[in-house]
Amino acid sequence: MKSGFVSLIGRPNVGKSTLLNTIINQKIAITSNKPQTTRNIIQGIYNDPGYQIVFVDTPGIHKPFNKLGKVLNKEAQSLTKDVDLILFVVDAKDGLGGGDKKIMESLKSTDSPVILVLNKIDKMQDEEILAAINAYKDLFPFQEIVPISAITKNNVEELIQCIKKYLTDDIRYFDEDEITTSTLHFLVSEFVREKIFRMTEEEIPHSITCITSKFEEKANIVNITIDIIVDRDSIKKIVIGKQGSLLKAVGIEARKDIEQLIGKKVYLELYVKTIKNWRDKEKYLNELGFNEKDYIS
Ligand SMILES: Nc1nc2c(ncn2[C@@H]2O[C@H](COP(=O)(O)OP(=O)(O)OP(=O)(O)O)[C@@H](O)[C@H]2O)c(=O)[nH]1
Ligand SMILES: [Mg+2]
Repeated sequence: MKSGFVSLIGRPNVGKSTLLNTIINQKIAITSNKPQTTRNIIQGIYNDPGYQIVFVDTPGIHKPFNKLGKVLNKEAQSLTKDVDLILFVVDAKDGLGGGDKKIMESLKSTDSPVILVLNKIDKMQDEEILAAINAYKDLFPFQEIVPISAITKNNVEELIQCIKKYLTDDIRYFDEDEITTSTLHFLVSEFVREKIFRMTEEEIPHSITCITSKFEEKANIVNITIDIIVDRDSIKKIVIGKQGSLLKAVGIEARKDIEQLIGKKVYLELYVKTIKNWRDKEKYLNELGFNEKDYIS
């Protein structure tokens, strides 16, 4: 039996959370085509008879624009320390840029081995994949370079086999049937946030947060209420949509994901509330699971 902790690090939108879901074989992290979808540290637990791998998904590392952004960056970077292995995930199709170079620079201070994961190869020809390997390989002493597609699952099994070589602990940290350390309250609020991310444009999704205010399990049904917090009334209007159309669509899609996860019928109620500048308010950062003092230097 071998186990260990593995961090997923990289720029926003490269596919870290998609890869986590593929490895765990269950949706536990939300994903979207907009950068900075992940806001919290998400742990996903992979189990097979001989191994337990605890994957730590992190918010994409980017230039911070506000207090929340700074907290997320610090948190992502702090998770390169004290792990058994780091997966540095890049969008191989996008190619090498200043953001990746900065991350490699900061990875030089860690003692943990680093695997370069070249994601999104489903969109690439073989020559392009080779060119991507060549662009990165001399910039950092990677233990391994593994091209994959998190969406088509191409080469993901090989990546898991490769990760196993770096695990040294010989205990099972979590029960075999546990797939995440996130609470159900958190997961269901995230599914709602994901639908808003996917159904709205531009800056809208970044200015909202979702909090589960009721979670009541009955024999045949689970009653759930989720508050969608926005920082301006104009955004509230957009999230509700014409005659409630957007909110209704969000509810229908989120309920499908929640029922899939819980395996029970769900009655879902959504409320939109305006709280000015919530992103800069410590109270709400704490509710999201952050403690500002720990991360802002
Ligand atoms: N074509 C292709 N698209 C992918 C692949 N993996 C992820 N994507 C897409 O890339 C976008 C970003 O994926 P996420 O998993 O949310 O990216 P992330 O790195 O977690 O992003 P942040 O949470 O913002 O840091 C989504 O639209 C995914 O569907 C892949 O292997 N191939
Ligand atoms: Mg993510």
